[in-house]
Amino acid sequence: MFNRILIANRGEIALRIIRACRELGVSPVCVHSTADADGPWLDWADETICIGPGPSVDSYLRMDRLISAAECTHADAIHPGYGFLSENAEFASVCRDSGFTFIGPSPEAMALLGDKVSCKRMARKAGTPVFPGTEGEIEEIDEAITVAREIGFPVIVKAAFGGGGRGMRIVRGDDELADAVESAAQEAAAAFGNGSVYVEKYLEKARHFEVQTIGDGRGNAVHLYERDCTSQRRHQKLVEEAPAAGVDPEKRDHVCESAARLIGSAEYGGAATVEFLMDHEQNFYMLEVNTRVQVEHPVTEMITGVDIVQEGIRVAAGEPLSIRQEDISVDGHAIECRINAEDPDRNFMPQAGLIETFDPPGGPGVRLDTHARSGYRIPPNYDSMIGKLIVHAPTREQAIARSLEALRQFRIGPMKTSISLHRRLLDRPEFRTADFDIKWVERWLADET
Ligand code: MV4
Repeated sequence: MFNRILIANRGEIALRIIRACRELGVSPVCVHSTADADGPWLDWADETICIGPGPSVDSYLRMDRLISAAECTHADAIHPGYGFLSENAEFASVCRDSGFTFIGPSPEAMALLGDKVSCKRMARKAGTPVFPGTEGEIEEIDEAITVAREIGFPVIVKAAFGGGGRGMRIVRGDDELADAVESAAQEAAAAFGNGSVYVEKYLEKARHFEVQTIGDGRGNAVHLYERDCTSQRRHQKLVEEAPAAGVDPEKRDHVCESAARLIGSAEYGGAATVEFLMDHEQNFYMLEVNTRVQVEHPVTEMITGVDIVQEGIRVAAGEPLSIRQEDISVDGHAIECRINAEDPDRNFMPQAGLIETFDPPGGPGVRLDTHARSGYRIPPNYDSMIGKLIVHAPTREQAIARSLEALRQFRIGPMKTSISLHRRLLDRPEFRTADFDIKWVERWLADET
């Protein structure tokens, strides 16, 4: 096991990683920007080191400063958390070349799965279901037109290196395809430095289903079942749950096993999430693979009892997986509400400033992953997520009831948060019956005004 881990992140995930380190007997070190100098999570690190000013590009995204910080503090490994450099294969490579273990996949596995075209090719081989579409990236527009006619419109043009909906174009007829390929490629080249695009069938109404996996880096991988992340707005997830409601057990086992095969075939080490869309007949189509620990990993921890962050650290240290597939089972239901400092009534405007009131909920099956407390000043530089309320109960219905009471007892002020939105969202018939799709929150919010 490592002696010391440098945490190249901030906020609740830095605190989550500190907790995992302590239980493994590893010394946690935190980097921070000047804007985060009073970050409450820093109190729990063995050592802290400032790596630059508030803007992420000058601090949390500076590879050179992170490596220097690891050298100065005698760390032997670097944990990237999520966001920032977590999915940057160059950073994984720089860590290795500088003599530090990157806690995550090898740069090779990350690059293979991070490129959506090569990921899709590997998925086909592993028997992971994918959307019909072009075999690889588009080289000739005629090829794209032929494939689109074959699979039928609508189709979607996607950037191989895209993310968060950027570099995507929905196309409803042949006459629009050439322009869409052209503009998606241009947008992708400008945003991601690579204009490679591909075409696949576009699914109008779907649920977002994702499989948690962990690989040992030597070809072995297990899955920890799935999460449903259908309740989102503008590519920002609001509520996640595990397991996904109402999915046929055989179809579900089949897709989860296929996801674990894909991760094993990439010789992937660490936690990975294989994302799918699920149609109304419960057919699955892979979207992409996230090569990091995700924000919503706690719902999976609650239903499986597996500590995903600790397991990721163990495999990075060269230990075998501590869990066998046949020992993993699902217990009850978990729901996570992301608590964001933003005003749902004012177009989700971010709310920086001093937290004066912070009264967290508690009780059986209630978990709060947060770095916030009363007296903490939320800096304006970063993501607005200040915590996650995760609730575990025997059934989905009970998990909803438990979440609603926990949200009711959760008081944060004076700034606005997403708590009020969650109280309304969890009480909606679409959510209660899980009769929803990836556009439902946006439709609901538009209808209200
Ligand atoms: C799709 C799709 C429909 N059909 N692909 C959006 C972000 C990127 N990760 C993939 N995305 C989508 N890909 C096909 N073939 C619809 C989306 C999509 C979406 C997916 C998951 C969660 C929310 C979404 C919101 C809008 C569009």
